[in-house]
Amino acid sequence: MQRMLSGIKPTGELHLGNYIGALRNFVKYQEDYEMYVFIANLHTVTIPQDPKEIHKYLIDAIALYIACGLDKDKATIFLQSDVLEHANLGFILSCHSYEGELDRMTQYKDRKQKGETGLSVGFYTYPTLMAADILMYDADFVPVGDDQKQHVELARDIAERMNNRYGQMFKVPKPLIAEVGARIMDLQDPARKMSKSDQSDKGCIFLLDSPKTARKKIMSAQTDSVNIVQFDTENQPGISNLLTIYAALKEITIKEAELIFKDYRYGDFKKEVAQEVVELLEKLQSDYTEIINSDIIEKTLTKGKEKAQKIASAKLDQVLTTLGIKI
Ligand code: AQP
Repeated sequence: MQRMLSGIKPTGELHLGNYIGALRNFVKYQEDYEMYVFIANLHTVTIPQDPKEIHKYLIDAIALYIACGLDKDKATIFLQSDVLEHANLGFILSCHSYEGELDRMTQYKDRKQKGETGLSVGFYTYPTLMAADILMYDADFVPVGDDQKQHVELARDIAERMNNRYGQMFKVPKPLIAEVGARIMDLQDPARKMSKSDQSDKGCIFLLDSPKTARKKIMSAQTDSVNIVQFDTENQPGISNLLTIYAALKEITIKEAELIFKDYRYGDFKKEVAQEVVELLEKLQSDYTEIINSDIIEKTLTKGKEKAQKIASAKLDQVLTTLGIKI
């Protein structure tokens, strides 16, 4: 069975982009792949965080993983910091990466270009920790949204470099990017992707938003003056984004969604999209409440840690031995 691995960093409440671009796919893949899904909690400390707030996001993220349908008996669901081998391997991989590679990583480059100062060293090197997260498990595929492709590319480059230098050490993984919904855009500014850490939350639908709030956000999403519901990301980015959301949630193609709405006015189209989103949130939130009040999170993480750690510890051992630094 081929292996897959992916994770989400709980730097805020999970949103519809995380669901469509990542989570819903993880749930499908757990049926046919050996699936490893982790909560990237170490990645949250790369930028200053409020510990109380981050703890809530962390618990909510795990509960939402489970509410979305991830199942501890099908997938290995674990907390990154429960498997400390990640940090060890991350250091080793950082010693096999170049400054120029990290300079080019989008998140760091964007912030530097904006003139931000005082970024932590961890923020600069986190892509090498991410490479460790991936390479540790010899995954065949890494299902991610479009924005994360660069990180998987770095992991591939490091793997190839180390394999060439020391002999076969890591499987070189492939990014797996869904055809529909790999980049859900902000509802208010469809030129930017929907993100947890945006200053304004009007353009982002959080999975724990009340149905009323979510409906309102969709109804006030930015559109255009063309007045035809069609997929044209250049001239109608807002409408195209709403079509993508609808198509992804209904599991149909964008073309099929376009056909459904071809004679709709924008207001009526938005109502239909809002209804789909609300139905998803109601289902997720009812399961979330049940999960949060049970011991399922603890049981899931205990089981996940045990399985993930076995693989991680063998891999780290192999790497240390190959590098000649293990006694
Ligand atoms: N808008 C999006 N559309 C589709 N997929 C998305 N993903 C994130 N945003 C979208 C995918 O979700 C997975 C987990 O991402 P992450 O939360 O670990 O990091 P991120 O991509 O940096 O997400 P955010 O919301 O933008 O976080 P912040 O604001 O903290 O940087 C990934 O597979 C990602 O592609």
